Amino acid sequence: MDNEDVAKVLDEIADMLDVAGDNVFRVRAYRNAAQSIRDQAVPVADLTQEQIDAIPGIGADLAVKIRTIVETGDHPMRRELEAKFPPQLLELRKIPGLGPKRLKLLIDRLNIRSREDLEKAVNSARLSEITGLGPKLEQRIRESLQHREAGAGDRIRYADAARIAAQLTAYMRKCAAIGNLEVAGSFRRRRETVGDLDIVISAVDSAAVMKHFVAYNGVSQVAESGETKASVLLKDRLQVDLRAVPPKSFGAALMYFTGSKAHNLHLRRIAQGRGLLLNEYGLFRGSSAIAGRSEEEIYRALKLSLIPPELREDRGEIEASAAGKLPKLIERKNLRGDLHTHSLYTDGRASIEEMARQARDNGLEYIAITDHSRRLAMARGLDPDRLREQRREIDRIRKRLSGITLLQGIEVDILDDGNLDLPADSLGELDWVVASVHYNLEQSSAEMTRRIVKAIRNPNVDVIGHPSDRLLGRREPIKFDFGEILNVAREEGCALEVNSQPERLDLTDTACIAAKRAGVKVVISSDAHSTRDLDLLEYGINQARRGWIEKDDVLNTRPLKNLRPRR
Ligand code: DGT
Ligand code: CA
Ligand code: CA
Ligand code: ZN
Repeated sequence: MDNEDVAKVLDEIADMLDVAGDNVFRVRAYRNAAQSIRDQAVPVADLTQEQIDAIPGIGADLAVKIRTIVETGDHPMRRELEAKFPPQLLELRKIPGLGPKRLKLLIDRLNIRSREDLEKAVNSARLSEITGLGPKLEQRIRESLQHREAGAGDRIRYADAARIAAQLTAYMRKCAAIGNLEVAGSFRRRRETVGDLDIVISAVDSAAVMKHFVAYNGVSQVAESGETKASVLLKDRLQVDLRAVPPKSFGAALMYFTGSKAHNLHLRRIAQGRGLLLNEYGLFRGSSAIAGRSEEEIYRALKLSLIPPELREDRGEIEASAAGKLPKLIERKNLRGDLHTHSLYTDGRASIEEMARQARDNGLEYIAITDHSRRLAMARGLDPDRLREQRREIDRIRKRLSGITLLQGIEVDILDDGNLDLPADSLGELDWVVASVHYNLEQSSAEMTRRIVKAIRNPNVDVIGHPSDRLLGRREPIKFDFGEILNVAREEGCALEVNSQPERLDLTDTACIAAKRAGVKVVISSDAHSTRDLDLLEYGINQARRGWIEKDDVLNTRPLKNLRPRR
């Protein structure tokens, strides 16, 4: 079991306790423990009970439970709770508006046990009869149930897919018969969510590879297993399709299964225009293959340069490739700093110094600590006094810290009317200001546009944090006039953030394309709440690459002295 597996069990227990109406502190203890485990650099499976007990946020009682989870893969308490609150029931929590309290009401008052039950109740308008629910919520639930029917919502986040793919591919590479192996599909294109994994391999003895594949202990169901093709469902509820091809076709198969479909169809038309046939076996003139072993060879034969998978969406990348005008996409190593991170001063889980040292060890030249402002009371947001106190600590740390420049910033709340949650003189003293919308997300597009435009016009603001506020699969983006935001941002020299949190990835890929076209700079930030989170930058990079972003489009590729063109 890796740390994520252990954390998942604890999270599930927390979810079920929560829905059961258990003590909030107990629920929080399980959630915090799950988070602490995710933050560990070493596998908890390698730790003794005493060592687990010593992890901050984990008490003796939980340490015992964690050992049980590590040893048995599960915990009796989780199984007991699951009998009362089956996964079908907990699934309902993903529906926007259905938090644990409301779900508890539905269970107690309407005996709802599944999605079908909920649909029935919604369709017969029984929710609106219950105090605390009402017709507005009922309508919202009805809409999101329909939305899910249309096939949305079952995709998994890239970061989760990456973890699952890493374990599976490590296992697959142990098979002696395997030659090349690549995870293709939307995963290779680094889409923010993936529907399933498509693995392409080349092998001399493909039957042996297939046998090895379906024997993977993460498999829960084998849907299909043939000589060259197999399809399984993993316990993580992700489907995996495996294709085996001979080495001379590997590039063609990789290209075909990387997609996107639109990109493939466009390439095939180009091939046809040259009297060629392109398919998953190769590029053919008549019956003779002229390319197929590598993607590069195929693109070259079509008079194209190799197109990075992130761009393969038929959004102009084929034309750009033909004209020799493909962008040189941003890479992680181009980033010199991280400009959105949290510390123990608010809702972070590491000290300022720990964050700074980790950022330095990750190769960054500067890091801004941008804790929340006072409006976020839940996160113990900073008022001017605590901000000054933090400044003094940062100054002390700077004296003993070498190899990285530590900046004091803030993630200041944008209030309903577009004013900021801290006075101008407080903001003026800071090295970096992120301004974000965190509440009252239901405003009309006109109101929200006015609100954000006003923040952009504020000369203290360097960047707008997670601009759309969407949470993948959980919360729709806020409504605003993006064209207007881009115009004002360019005028004012204010940047927009690409937030790297796996459920934010905000700006989106297409929003990045629009920002670049409008001449608005972006900042790629981790929004780290722990030292481990500093690694999330990788996901922001993925999103930016899908958005055609190059080094010069990104402010935090600059040396510190050129960082704030506005000042
Ligand atoms: P996903 O799994 O929904 O996140 O998205 P993809 O892009 O991974 O789609 P998937 O798994 O259905 O198929 C993998 C790739 O196979 C896809 O990107 C392109 C290729 N492919 C699938 N169906 C077709 C097709 O009908 N025509 C062509 N040209 N390519 C296809
Ligand atoms: Ca796929
Ligand atoms: Ca597939
Ligand atoms: Zn935020």
